Amino acid sequence: MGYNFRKNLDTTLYLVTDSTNLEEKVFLKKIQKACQGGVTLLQLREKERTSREFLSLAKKVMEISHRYNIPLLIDDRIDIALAVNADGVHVGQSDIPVSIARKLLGEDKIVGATAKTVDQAQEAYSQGADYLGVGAIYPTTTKVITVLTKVETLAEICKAVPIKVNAIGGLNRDNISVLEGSGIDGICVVSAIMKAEKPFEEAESLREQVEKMR
Ligand code: TZP
Ligand code: MG
Repeated sequence: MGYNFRKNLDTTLYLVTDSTNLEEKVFLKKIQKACQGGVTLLQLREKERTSREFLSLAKKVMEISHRYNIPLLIDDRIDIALAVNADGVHVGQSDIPVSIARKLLGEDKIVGATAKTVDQAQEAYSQGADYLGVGAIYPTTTKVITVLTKVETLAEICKAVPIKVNAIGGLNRDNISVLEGSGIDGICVVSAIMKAEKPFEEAESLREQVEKMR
């Protein structure tokens, strides 16, 4: 048995990728820099790729993240996660339910879920989720169907479930202080790092801020 990422789950700085408009080489380099800078968890999120492309990219991204001992989760696609033996999946409210994802992946893999209400949070927890992504806290420029979640709701979710809770949506260095006192374990970011000119420095600074704030 290898290192158990599930038992040692660290959601402090969770990078969700977006390869839109990025050459593969540039995309992979950004991820590598962010991993070196302080990302603790990585999710490959690909909405516009064929399965074959997704699979190929997942292998490359996992090769990078594992060099830095960072688990790789796959957004939505349990088949891709199983095919590359990724460290887990993230499922949204319209995706395969957490309980089924858990059954398919087994007890050693990480299953994360999106929750926007306390009810959804409790349901995901009871089905076996390891962490929750809650948001969008701020409007986002990343392609996603979502509504805004109040920091108040986020704080209620943190109190309601014993698993890790991350905030997501429009978060960056200038606005994450709004999360202070909410009880979060970490933040999820896409553009703050994917659109940064210096992903290493961005990751380093975000990680530091989250650690201070928690
Ligand atoms: N789910 C809720 S908001 C969001 C997802 C996937 C996108 C967050 O992206 P960004 O660029 O950090 O706002
Ligand atoms: Mg999804």
